[in-house]
Amino acid sequence: MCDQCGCQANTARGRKVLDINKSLLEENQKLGEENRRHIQEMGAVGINIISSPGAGKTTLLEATADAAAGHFSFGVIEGDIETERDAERIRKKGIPAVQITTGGACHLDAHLVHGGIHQIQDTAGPEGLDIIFIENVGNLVCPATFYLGEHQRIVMVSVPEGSDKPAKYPRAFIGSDLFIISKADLLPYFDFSMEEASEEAKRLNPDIKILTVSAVTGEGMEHWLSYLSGLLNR
Ligand SMILES: Nc1nc2c(ncn2[C@@H]2O[C@H](COP(=O)(O)OP(=O)(O)OP(=O)(O)O)[C@@H](O)[C@H]2O)c(=O)[nH]1
Ligand SMILES: [Mg+2]
Repeated sequence: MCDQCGCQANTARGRKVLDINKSLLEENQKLGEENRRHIQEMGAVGINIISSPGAGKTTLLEATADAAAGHFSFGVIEGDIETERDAERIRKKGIPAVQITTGGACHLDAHLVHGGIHQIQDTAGPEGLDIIFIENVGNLVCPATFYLGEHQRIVMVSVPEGSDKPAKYPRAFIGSDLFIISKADLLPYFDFSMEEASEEAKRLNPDIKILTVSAVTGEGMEHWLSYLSGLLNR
């Protein structure tokens, strides 16, 4: 089994495997529920974004900073294995951001995010925040297992990654509320099939909503903003 997230890779052929995975996940679930209460008490909505590395999570949040001005406020908890880079990118946009580095782990867990929520609360002004985004570590597998306390989970796949991703990484889609297809400006250059991606995602999760965006051309940004506005606790 994967020693980072406990996924079911069987690396211990012929050896006895102790299943501590279940209790770890139960503990994580409890902490996640605490996080959710905490975010609610702040009057905010928590959104966990998961994707493969480089799908465009931080770029979309940067674009959201420009587009959301005057509509709603938000902060970002950034998860990465190493570096403060994504939080720095977000802060350059005037948005409060906290960086969590996992030091090797392939996902955020509820305990790490708990610390991040306290820090983001301290950096937010007296008016608080409408939305707290949690940008998970770039990985379409492990983050799907760990509830962080979010109210909404978003899964993102970029056009160059291919339209077979929902079928190949089903868990990420089964537990998500919204599927964002990013880098739509690259559609003319790749064999990405919107039909395949949408049909597979809907087959796995009939309730999942689908949005196509491009941070380069601005395509889909209006729909993204109205989706977010519809989630606010006002
Ligand atoms: N063409 C195009 N490129 C994009 C778009 N969005 C992001 N990119 C590029 O994709 C690369 C990765 O973008 P990031 O936003 O850093 O991706 P990420 O998902 O945050 O990456 P990790 O945090 O490392 O997982 C950058 O070079 C971006 O400029 C888009 O809409 N269109
Ligand atoms: Mg990023």
